[in-house]
This record gives sequence, C-alpha cells and structure tokens, in this order.
Amino acid sequence: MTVAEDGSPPGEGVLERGGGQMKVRQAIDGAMGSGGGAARLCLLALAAGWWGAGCMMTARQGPAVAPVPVEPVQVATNPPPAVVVPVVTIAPPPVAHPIPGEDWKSPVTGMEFMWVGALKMWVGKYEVTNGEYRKMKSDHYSGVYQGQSLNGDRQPVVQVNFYRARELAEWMTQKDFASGSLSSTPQYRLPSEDEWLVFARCGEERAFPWGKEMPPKYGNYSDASVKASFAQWTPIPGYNDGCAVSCVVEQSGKNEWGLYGVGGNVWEPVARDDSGKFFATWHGASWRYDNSKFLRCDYCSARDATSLESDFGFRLVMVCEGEVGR
Ligand SMILES: [Ca+2]
Repeated sequence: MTVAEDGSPPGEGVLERGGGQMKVRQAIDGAMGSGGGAARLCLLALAAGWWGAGCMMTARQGPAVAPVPVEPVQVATNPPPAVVVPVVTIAPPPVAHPIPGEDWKSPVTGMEFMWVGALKMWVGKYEVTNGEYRKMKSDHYSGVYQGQSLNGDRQPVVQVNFYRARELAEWMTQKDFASGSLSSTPQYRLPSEDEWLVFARCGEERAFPWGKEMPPKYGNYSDASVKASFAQWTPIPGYNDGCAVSCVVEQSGKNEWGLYGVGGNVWEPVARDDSGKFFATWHGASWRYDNSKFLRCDYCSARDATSLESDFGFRLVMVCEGEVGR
C-alpha cells in the first residue's frame, strides 16, 4: 500500500479550496475505483454545501479525473406562503356571583331577583312562572279555569304546593352551583313569614300591600274585568286591573321596592323561619278575591302545605355567602 505524504492511505484525497486546503477522508470501495473515489469526494463536498467556484481537487492516487459538472443550485426566491395556523383561545367560563346592592338573575332558570337592603337579601322580582318551573319539571301543567288558560310561560305557576316550591329552590341551588359559572353559591329558598311581611309592606306598617286604604293601587284581584268572564263574581268596587284570571307576572303590579304581584295574582307560601324548610301559611290573596279581609298583608289562608289550587303559587328569595336574611 502506498502512503501519501501526509500519511493518508491510498484512495484518500485532499481538496484544495481557494487558498486553503481541506482534507476529506473517504473510504473508497473497490467498485468505484480510485477515479470514482475522487468524483464521490466532489459530490459529497457539494452535498455538504461547501463547494465553491474555486474548488479544485487533485487526486493523489490514481489517474487524473475530469471535474464533475456541477448543476447550478436552484435557490427559491419566492418561498411558499407560510401556513397560518389559527390560534384558538379557549376562554374560561364566565365567573359571576351575586353582589349585594345589585339585582341578580339565576343562570339556570333566568329567574330575576331584586336586592332588598332592608333584609340584606334578594327577593324574587316576580312570582315563579310556569316557564321557570318547567325548567325543572318540563311536563308541568297549570291548567285552565273556566276556559281561560293558566298555563302561559309568563303566568305564575299554580297547582304547586309548599313542598314543590321548596323542591324548586333546592334544585335551583344545586343547578346554579353545578353550572360552574358562579364564584359563590346562591342559596334559594322560600321566604320566612317575617321576611314576606317586610317586603309586602315595603318596610312600612301597611294594612295592604299598596297602602292603608281600599281600593288597591295595583295587583291582580277580582276586578271589574271579571264581569265579562264570570258574571256571578263580585268585583272590587272602583277597581279594574284588566285580568279575569292570573296575569303575566310583568302585569301583576309593581310595588315601591320593584317587586311585582306581592299582593294578588296568586297566593304565596311562607316558611316558619329563614331556613325556608318548614311551612307556616299562605299570604297575599289572588285573582279570585275581592273581600278586603283577604287582601290584607297579615291575612293567612287556612290552606295547608299540600294544597294544590288554581290560584296558589309561590315566590323565592335568595341569600349568598354571609348575606343572610333577618
Ligand atoms: Ca284581576
């Protein structure tokens, strides 16, 4: 075996590039021969990207080999357009919670509540409607009264007793919490009798929800409009609210605290205390009543907790994390 001057074995070559010298050691297989080895070296140099215009190779072993033509390298001047990957931002669920002093809407049922500062709690703006109750019990039917529907989505739910009202309050508390949209948990329940009397009288000593005297200033009672539907009924003299049976809650009369239908429309059950769990009585009268005795705030219906009637509904209140009622 012949050894080159630098000690390289036969078949190894030296590349000269410009004024410098670079050595590439390349094992040459027999099939290519020494001349083929030189060509392979050049191709490898090209592949490595460092073949320049002044590159010249001289084989130390074997016959001289003609330079291999170099294909010009196509350099892309217009790179392909960048692939735009859309950035998808997953927003966290909205976080909300009842704020004392501000009104509140249940995220699950849409039920609205008014902040009542005198009680440091929220009170249902309206009596619970058929539509809201059917969020829990989809097949509930409030029925008709002498051909007139009581079952509209915005009419107050009836044919529900104290226990069904309590069930809705517990269901709403669980569902609003499970919705994951709240940073604190509202506690819905029935009002105590003391709480109901405070918001029914707007914090005053009133005989009736609207004040001290008959006839009513607002509220759905047995009024002049019933004569067209129920000729045998006795209306309240000098009063016409326009509704023979239960009316949509937005038309049931707004008191000074922004609460609708506290007097009239449907009877509302109250609890013995602020746990909301134990039945006390029913207050407020309904669209069927004209006698002032029943319209008084302090009048209690003789019906029990299990009564199911066409004019018995309910209203809920809500407290939340330290904001407790009286
Ligand atoms: Ca009426």
